[in-house]
Amino acid sequence: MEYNSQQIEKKWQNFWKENRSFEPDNDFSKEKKYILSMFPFPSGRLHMGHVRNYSISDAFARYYRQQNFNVLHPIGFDSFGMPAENAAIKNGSHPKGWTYDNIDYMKNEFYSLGFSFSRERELATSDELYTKFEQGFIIDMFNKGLLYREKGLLNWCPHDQTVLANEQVVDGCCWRCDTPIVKKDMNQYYFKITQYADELLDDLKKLEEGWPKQVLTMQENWIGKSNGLEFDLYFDDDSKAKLNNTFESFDVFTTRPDTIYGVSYTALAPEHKIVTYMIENKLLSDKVISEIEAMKNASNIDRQKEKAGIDLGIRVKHPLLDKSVPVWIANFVLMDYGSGAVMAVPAHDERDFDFAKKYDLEINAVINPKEGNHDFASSAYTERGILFNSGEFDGMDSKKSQYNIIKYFEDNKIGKKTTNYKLKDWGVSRQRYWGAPIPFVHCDKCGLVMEKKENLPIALPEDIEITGEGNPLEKHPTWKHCSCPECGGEAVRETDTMDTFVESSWYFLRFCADAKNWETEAFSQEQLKYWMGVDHYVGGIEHAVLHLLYARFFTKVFRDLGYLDFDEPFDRLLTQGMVLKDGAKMSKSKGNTVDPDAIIEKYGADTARLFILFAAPPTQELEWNDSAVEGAYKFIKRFYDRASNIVATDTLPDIEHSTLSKEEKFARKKVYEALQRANDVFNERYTFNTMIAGVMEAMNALNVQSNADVWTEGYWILSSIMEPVIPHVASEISEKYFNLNNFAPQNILDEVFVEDSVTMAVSINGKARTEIEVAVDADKESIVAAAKEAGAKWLDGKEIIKEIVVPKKLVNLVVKG
Ligand code: ANZ
Ligand code: ZN
Repeated sequence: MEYNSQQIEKKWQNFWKENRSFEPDNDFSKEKKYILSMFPFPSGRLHMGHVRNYSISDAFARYYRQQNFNVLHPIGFDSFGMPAENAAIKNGSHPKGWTYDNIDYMKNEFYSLGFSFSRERELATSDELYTKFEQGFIIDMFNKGLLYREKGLLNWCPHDQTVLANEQVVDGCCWRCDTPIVKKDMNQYYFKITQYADELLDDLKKLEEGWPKQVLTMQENWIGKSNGLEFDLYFDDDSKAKLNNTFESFDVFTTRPDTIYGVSYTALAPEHKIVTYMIENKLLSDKVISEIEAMKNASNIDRQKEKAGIDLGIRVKHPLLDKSVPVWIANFVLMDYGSGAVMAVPAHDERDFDFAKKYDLEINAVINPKEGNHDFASSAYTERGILFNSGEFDGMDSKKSQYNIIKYFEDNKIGKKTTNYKLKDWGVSRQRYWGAPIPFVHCDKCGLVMEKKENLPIALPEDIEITGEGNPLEKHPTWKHCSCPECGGEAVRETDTMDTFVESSWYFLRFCADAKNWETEAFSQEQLKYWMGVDHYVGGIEHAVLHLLYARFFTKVFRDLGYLDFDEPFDRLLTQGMVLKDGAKMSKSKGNTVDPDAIIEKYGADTARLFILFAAPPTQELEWNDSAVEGAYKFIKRFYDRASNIVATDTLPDIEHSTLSKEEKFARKKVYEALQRANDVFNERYTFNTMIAGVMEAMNALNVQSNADVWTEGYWILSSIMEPVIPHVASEISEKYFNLNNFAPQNILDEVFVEDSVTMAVSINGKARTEIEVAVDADKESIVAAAKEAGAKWLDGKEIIKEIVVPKKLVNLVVKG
């Protein structure tokens, strides 16, 4: 029969839907696997990156179902966010209509790819029910002091008209639209993620086995813990007077107390309060003030590039030496790290060195390399070494001196040991419409009060006007006016909405609820206990710090709020590689995309899935290749056609291995080898490409023999190996000839690997002449006899004077004459 992908695929997709084939079981005595792929943003249509992501997770889900696990493989949509509003501005669509139309379309695409998602747990994070539960959590977090409101200098995207978290600023630009960000002073809500910095860092150890090293390193760097010394630098009398006696000192943080004797100037961030004071009190010229403003507006990245500074004309006393050093502003000093001020040691720090060279400041070396010399005039020596010019610490090595110098500061009460983190609190408010409203109310009398839980959800109004200017919730005529939950007086709702990363921080928990409790609970305790943690989480490396860190943070917060009792949500993480075409990332902006729908229509979903899993191991880049797609299609067609060699059966054929021909034995061996590989692949390596290659080899081996039992057994096993990859055609074959569900061929038949004969080379006087096939356990006499017979035409009556047998390898016959 002709292979008709359309017909077969529709048939099975309907069958799975009607039979609720992929709904998890509520039998919690069964072993479980929770397989999750990062849920998509409903941008409109699936792209190949999605197809790859879900083909991988689907392979896991189907494999474990075959192995009799109870499998949860859910899907949802991360459906709040700016693109819905941007589309509204561009096309006049309503964000809600746009979003849900896209969801419907993409859901169809999912099911036309045969992905085995649970349909009964589908969700969209913009659903009011989801908002309701989330707002409840937000209130609990506020009550625990984990959410606070504060004024601060924020990253503002002028294009999207909203605040961005530090994590969402990439090279000084908005992560979504690439517009350069500017700084804006405004009120913002923050999650206190810094309170969990140490735990987020320490618990990375628990993930060492299951997560890629690269992701762990990225999280570690993001948290950026460093230990050092913090101390105050005091102004000299003249400087104090210049500052109208308003400041005595400022504090600095250093990770290199061993370099303290080399301090030759100090530098403040342009945003430092002393600088602000000097600006406000006209202690600086207009020209200097405008230079400072320019520094403030530059992105953090640009501020690290070309060094720029201003001498403030004030001095502080060195903490250990009888001398003073100048105070500068330096663009590379950032206000949101440490105390926004540094002690500068140009001899031992590159940035300080460049700055000192540029402004002709002193360079005082205090550390020598342990061996050899360093030329301090041409570069900074940044390694550890031996101290000199350092008073009582001379001759000590850096490490020991750090400890001693910190101790000296502590003993003399002039400084203390401190730890700093690069990680900042997570700013979560956005001045946009299409997000979950922050459930707070501003009351003139009571201040900031929380909405009552029974009034949740605070849903979005639908009658809004989206123009791109300002926040539509702010401009809505009635929505924000409400009564105060505390005093009942007139009050105003918070019009900021939440960062969409809040929704993706707990969606994996939401799937741990079912029809029974879906409406009443965010997740059921019983199901959480059973399903969490996620056994395999599949998604892009671009989420290494944002989503994956926030989700870990939420899990820990939820644990501390008593909602759950584990520390980490994702046991194993697989980060899939990018999909490339013509060597570049496949993307709309590059115009090199391949539309999944077109591939499904032309070749079928099975071909798309097979190509994707065969072309590269999942963690590596995958280069799109039209002829390889064609090749995948041909393989499936052949796989379908050759099924005609099978004899329909209910049970696996009983095969007497020893009676088979060489080709038949070889075919069986290849089939079982493929099975062995499949088990290895799913249990540890995830290189689906090698598993598929094994199946292809087995197909070739089956093809050169004609034993119907060997074909039948082979197909049964190969179809089950391939079902996670090409589920439609595998199900079709199985329905006709056997029942895949009746059999999980986990058992490897050892007998097929036992070699019962070996091939040995026959040489005469050391020269290779022919080969013989002998039983593995043949004795020397019969081997020699076989060799003589095979080599008869070279021996030709000559006298054999020596017979050498190297077991299982060769026979050498030495002859005379
Ligand atoms: C003196 C010194 C000497 C430093 C030396 C380094 C090397 P990490 O390791 O990343 O934590 N620093 C402190 N606060 C800063 C800020 N707000 N903006 C820019 N730089 C700042 O870096 C800590 C080091 O970065 C600190 O140690 C300080 O320079 C600088 F040979 O102090 B160091
Ligand atoms: Zn009130």
